[in-house]
Amino acid sequence: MAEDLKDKKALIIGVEGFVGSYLVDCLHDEFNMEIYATKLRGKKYENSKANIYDLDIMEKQEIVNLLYAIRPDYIFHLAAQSSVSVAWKNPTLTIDVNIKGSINLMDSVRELFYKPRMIMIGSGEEYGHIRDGEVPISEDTVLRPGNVYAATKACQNMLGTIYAQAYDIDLILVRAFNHIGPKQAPLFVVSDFCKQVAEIELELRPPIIEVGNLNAKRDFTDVRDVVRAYAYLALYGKSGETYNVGSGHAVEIQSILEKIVSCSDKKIEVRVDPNKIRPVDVPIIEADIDKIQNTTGWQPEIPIERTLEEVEEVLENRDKYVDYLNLAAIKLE
Ligand code: A2R
Repeated sequence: MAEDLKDKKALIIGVEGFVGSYLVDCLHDEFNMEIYATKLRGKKYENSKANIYDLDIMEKQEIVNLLYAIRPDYIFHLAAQSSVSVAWKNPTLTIDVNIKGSINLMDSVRELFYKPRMIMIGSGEEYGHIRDGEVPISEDTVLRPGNVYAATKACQNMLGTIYAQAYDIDLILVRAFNHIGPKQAPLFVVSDFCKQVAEIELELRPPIIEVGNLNAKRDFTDVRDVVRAYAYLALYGKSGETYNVGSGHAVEIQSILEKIVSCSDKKIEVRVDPNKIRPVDVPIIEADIDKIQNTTGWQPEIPIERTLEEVEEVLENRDKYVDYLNLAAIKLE
């Protein structure tokens, strides 16, 4: 199915999140697609490269109407309640959005008179409690989700696999490992460290950075590599199959912290915050990315050093910096 994406219609659902704008840039600039995208009603989002619509995936009829109006060739499903901590606090919302919302979308696609290709984004969190000998983690590893968010994404993946088989919809499933890049909300480790250092630089907090488990090793990929993987999967992925998207290399959180702290001229004390230590932390998470590489030829290209430098750029420019803090505050509301 090595069909070119040029001039094809892409519909991105959940564009106002972290990944959305990067996916717009990638599909528009690199693949010359015509971009349609949805955000939640009431959310502010503008992008000159995309036609923006309001959509709540909990409202099936809204999805149906939109699909008929746009008739997309490709649908990228990013919309989710994607915070692990919010999922603990509000499991029903997370189940509604991540499971029922995805079912609404698949049912709407199934009822169409033609077959668009859907790329549904799940998470490396689905694997959960990894055992010795299971690293790097391949797609057929047993899923043992360790939190509510992960369980909903595992369920989304299972339902997607079942729908692809039972109803012959053209659906590709992704398990994305940690992705990082400029403008990520500070709910995630890299952006959290950067935000803290930014606040220290601005003297908004004492020169103490609070951290969790620094010995954990995680697989980080630049968000721009991640969205390119989604485009490659749209082009070459096999329907009904699940693909890991990650860098294939785990990096110790300690080394990321050192790099970020070394950017500041201030003397910063590192303090372990017991609240940031997760009760069941898996020592190493590293994706096996052979499947996507062999199927699509995709390779991650941006080294973690470059990503960290770009995330840190917000530290060097006061305007950008305040902008970043504002963005983070909006996300945390
Ligand atoms: O949670 P909010 O208010 O920021 O809105 C999120 C939005 N969303 C929805 N969209 C349509 N209908 C809904 N009922 C609904 N509920 C939430 O989806 C958010 O703006 C967007 C998802 O973006 P993020 O949470 O920033 O996720 P990110 O990092 O862009 O990751 C994309 C996908 C997600 O499925 C993750 O679970 C996966 O990659 O790793």
